Amino acid sequence: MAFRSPLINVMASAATKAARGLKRDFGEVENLQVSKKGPADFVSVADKKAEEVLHAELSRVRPDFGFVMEEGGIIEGSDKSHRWIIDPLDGTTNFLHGLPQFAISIGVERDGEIIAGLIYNPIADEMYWAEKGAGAYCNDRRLRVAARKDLKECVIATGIPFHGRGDHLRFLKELGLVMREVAGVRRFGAASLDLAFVASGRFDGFWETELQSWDIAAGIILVREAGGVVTDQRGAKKVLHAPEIVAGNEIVHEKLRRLIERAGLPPKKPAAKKSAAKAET
Ligand code: 2AM
Ligand code: CA
Ligand code: CA
Ligand code: CA
Repeated sequence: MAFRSPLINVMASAATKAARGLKRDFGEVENLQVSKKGPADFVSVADKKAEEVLHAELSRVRPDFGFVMEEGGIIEGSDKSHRWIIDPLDGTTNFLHGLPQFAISIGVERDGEIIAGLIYNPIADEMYWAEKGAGAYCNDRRLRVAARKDLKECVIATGIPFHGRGDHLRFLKELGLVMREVAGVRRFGAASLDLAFVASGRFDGFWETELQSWDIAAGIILVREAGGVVTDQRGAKKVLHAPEIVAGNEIVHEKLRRLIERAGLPPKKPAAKKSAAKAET
C-alpha cells in the first residue's frame, strides 16, 4: 500500500464524493442544463455541482485555505500561504458527449509552489496523486515517466486551441513539425489527464497552448514527481500561468520544446476570470 499523507487523504475523499455526482450524470447528458461561458466553452450543472461538493468538503477539513476554482473564481482564505486550485470537471466537452475521458483535478499551492496534486477519472476509477518529495502514484502504483528517447518511437499528446481563441495557424505549424518526427499524436481533450498519462508513461510527451492554472496545477506535480520535466515553451519552470506548457522525460521534453519553438512564440494568454492568481510554480 502506498502511504497517503493526511493532505492526500483529504483530497481523495473530496474527489470521491464529488465524483459520485459526475458518475450519476454521465450518460444523462440530455437532462443537464448546459450553458456557454464563451465560444465553444460549455459549462453544465454537473461542473457546478462537483465544484460545490469539493469546496464544501475541502473547506470543512481545511477552513483556512483559499480557493482558485474554474467556476467559482477566487476565494481568499485566512491562511495566505495555502490555496486549492480546482477544476471540478476537466473535459466537459467529452463528458457532455458521453466520452469517458474527464477528471476532477485538485492542486495545492503553498507560497506560490504546487506541493500536492490529485486527478481522478471516476469512469476508469484511476486516481492519480502526488506530493512533493513523495513520488507520484495511480491508485497504489508508483508512477514513472516513459524512458523512450527517440522521438520516432514516441506518442505525443496535445490540445487544439478552442474556437474563438488561440492562433490556429501557429498550432498547425507546431503540429506539422511534431508529426514529422514522432510515432503518433493524440488529442483526448482533458489536459489534466494528458499530464497524468505523461506521468504514467502512457504518453511520452505533451504540449498545449493557453491552458489555465486549474487545468494543469495537479498535473505539473504529477509529472515532476514521476521524474519528468514540465516547463513553458522557453524552458522556464514557472509554468502555472504560462501561455504554453511542454512535458515529458528530460530528453523528450527538450526535443519537443525545440521542435515547437520553431513555429514561433505562443500568443499571449487571455486573462483568466478574476485571475488574481499571481503565484507561480
Ligand atoms: P474544461 O473541460 O475544464 O473546460 C482541452 O484542450 C483542455 O482545454 C481541457 O482541459 C478543457 O478544460 C479546456 N477547454 C476546453 N474548451 C475550452 C474553452 N473553450 N476555453 C477554455 N478552456 C477550454
Ligand atoms: Ca470549462
Ligand atoms: Ca479544464
Ligand atoms: Ca472544467
